[in-house]
Amino acid sequence: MRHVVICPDDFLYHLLRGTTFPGDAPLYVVAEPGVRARIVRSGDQAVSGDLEDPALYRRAFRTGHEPVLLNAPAERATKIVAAVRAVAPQSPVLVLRDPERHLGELPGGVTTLPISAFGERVIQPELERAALRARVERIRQHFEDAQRVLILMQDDPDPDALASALALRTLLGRNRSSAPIGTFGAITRPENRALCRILEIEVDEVTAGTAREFERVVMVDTQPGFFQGRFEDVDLVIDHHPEDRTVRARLKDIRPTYGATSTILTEYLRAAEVKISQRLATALLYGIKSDTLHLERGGTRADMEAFAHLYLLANHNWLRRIERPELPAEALDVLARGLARRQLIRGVLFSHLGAVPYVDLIPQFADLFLQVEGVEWSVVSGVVNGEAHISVRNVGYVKSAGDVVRAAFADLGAAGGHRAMAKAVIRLTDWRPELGDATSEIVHQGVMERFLRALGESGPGPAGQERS
Ligand SMILES: [Mn+2]
Repeated sequence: MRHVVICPDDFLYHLLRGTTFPGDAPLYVVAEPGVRARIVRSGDQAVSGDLEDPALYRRAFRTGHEPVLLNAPAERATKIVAAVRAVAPQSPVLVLRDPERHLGELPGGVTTLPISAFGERVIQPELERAALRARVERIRQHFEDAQRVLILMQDDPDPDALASALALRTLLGRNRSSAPIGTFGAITRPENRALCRILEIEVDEVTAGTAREFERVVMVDTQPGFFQGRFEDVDLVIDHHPEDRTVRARLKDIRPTYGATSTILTEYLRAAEVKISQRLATALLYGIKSDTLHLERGGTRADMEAFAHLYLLANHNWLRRIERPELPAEALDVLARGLARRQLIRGVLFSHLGAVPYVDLIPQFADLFLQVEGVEWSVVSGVVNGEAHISVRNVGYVKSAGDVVRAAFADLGAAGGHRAMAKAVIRLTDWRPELGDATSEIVHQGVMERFLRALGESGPGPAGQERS
């Protein structure tokens, strides 16, 4: 099927020349024989005549179903549509119209598009891309002559940070030795560890001292202010958190309206036409997914566009393995123990798993127990290598988990976290003066007493205790 392109002069011809249409090359319908002759001389097809006369369209249409594109002054467009419709009442018609002028009443089946759409949908995004390319060029130049670049993330890096770091390293054309990905902390969440394991992302632990040995430092998904003075001198900051205080860096790109830093990096890679590998696409897709709760929280149009682009490139099998960590068979025995020992006390579900084969099971079961009906808090503890690990989750609209865990356990060991998620790690030898013989049952009691006291409740008396 060929398209019929109607325009008094050669405006549409110049606009569309070189455009690939499905089916045959389009037929241009113009007013002046001179314009027709020029189009034909250039090797394209054209007819000319009175654009408001149906006779012209009897020559132009073969089937009467050809799609029509029309551009004409507003006062003529309605009449031209009427002449087209007299010959081809079924043909779909798109009128490219002057954005300022109102077209008269148009028959059904006619679609209009303001010419300004070219500016908005084609030119503007391309100008943005040009600006992004220039920015990427500036970033690359800044790091070009450095021997080693540190890509620094927050203390417990999340998928958005990990993916952004990997993307930036790719953008700079570097490898693990010339641009390691580092953190002052460690990765604790099981999904995040699975992400690193499955996508082979190596994360180095750094200190303020070793960080200073790098010639250049980049922060992704975080800002110097979050390091409480531990680290200030930064070359580049790419982040989507609002600026707590003005970020001082030689270069920075901070976009608080974005749902994820991974979106910014995806835009960089696309603008610079860097190949996004399956591994990198999977990481970035997961970064956007987890920071925007599957695009439901704080996701913008930019996040959705990056998401759609990455979706086609990512490995969804890997993604499934990252999102749903596998449970080894021995974990079921641990779970059975935890279920048997669970206690629900005023909306807090406590479970002590006893000795566990690996730490990740504790937060994993803390997530699971939060799904129980009526549960606002889930507090799961277990013992690994002589240490009690306590993972706390809540439904989000109650007190901050980090605050409660700090109040409950900070005097014994490391304790802290965020609003809805926190943890404590205590050496049993440090707890023994209080607990005496730290058997499983005693640790369980100790966790419950300390946690409930910190939550502002009295300890579990027989009356307030219900076996769930
Ligand atoms: Mn983020």
